[in-house]
Amino acid sequence: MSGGKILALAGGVGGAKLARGLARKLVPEALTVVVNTGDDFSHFGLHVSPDLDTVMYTLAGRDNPETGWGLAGETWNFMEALEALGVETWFRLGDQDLATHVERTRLLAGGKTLSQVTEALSARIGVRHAIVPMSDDAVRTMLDTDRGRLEFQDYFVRRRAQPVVSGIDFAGIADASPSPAFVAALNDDGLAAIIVCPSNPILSLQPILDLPGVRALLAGRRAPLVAVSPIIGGKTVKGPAAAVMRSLGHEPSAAGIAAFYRDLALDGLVIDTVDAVAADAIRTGGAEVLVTDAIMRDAEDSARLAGEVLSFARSIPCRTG
Ligand code: FO1
Repeated sequence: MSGGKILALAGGVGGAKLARGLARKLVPEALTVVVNTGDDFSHFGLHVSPDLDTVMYTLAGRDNPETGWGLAGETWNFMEALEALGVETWFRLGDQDLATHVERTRLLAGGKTLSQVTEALSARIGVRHAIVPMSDDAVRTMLDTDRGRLEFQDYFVRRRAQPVVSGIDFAGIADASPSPAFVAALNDDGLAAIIVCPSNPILSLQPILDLPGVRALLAGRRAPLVAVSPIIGGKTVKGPAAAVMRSLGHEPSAAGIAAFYRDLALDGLVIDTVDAVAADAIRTGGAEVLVTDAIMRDAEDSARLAGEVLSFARSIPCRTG
């Protein structure tokens, strides 16, 4: 790919897969992946950052392809020992993964920011592209459901996303700031495109977009903003995005994704071939549309899609901003 820097906004599994493809196509200096931290929580006294770890493990090629989270080849002695002590183990912490949470907690306690901790952990695991938390401040996705107000992991993992969601908010976000590297990437004169990865638009990307100042920085952008739809044929490849969108009154479809991001004035939207019929209507909304195979079955697929997304973004007229 020709020059220019790429800023990718990502959440969990879908975002990590496209980030992996982008990392295959771009040298480390040309890619910054900003990751949702609304799923973070304190568990057994450990600071767990699921989306940061999913992106980090995936870019390191060490992710567990079956689960989409944690590490490949994991062992579970810690979990078994806890169960022997009568402790609940609904949130599975593998023995190797545990080391990440222990070290992250230790570095944070020593006064490092989450950005500094993420940079240190990524470097040690061999990831050379920049993985950046959306904020160094605590932002926590909370869900109002028919089972009461729940923390994200309680809703998503413990209760298997079964509760019906009537509202979502991001506790702490009003007092949070986008991380320094996130702001720097948005202000970088060499920015060639901003890619919204195919993560859950409400649970994973809205926390990033709602951070104070982010929408204003995006509105003043001087590079195209391109989103990749996480909804294919009316449902998500993985995760509860479609159900959550529906329960909050958004249509879980390619057109629904375009509508959800309308306030961003997307320059481009990437949709799957099964949703090609929606392309013209989306175009009338002002975004260019790329219709392609948007499913990432493996690393090759991720690289293919990333290449297509980058070419598409570069083909879109640059805003004056
Ligand atoms: N998801 C599950 O469904 N079950 C788990 O036991 C689980 C453990 C886990 C441990 C570390 C980690 O980084 C992620 C983990 N996840 C688990 C996934 C996590 O809940 C999701 O990745 C995000 O929060 C949603 O994108």
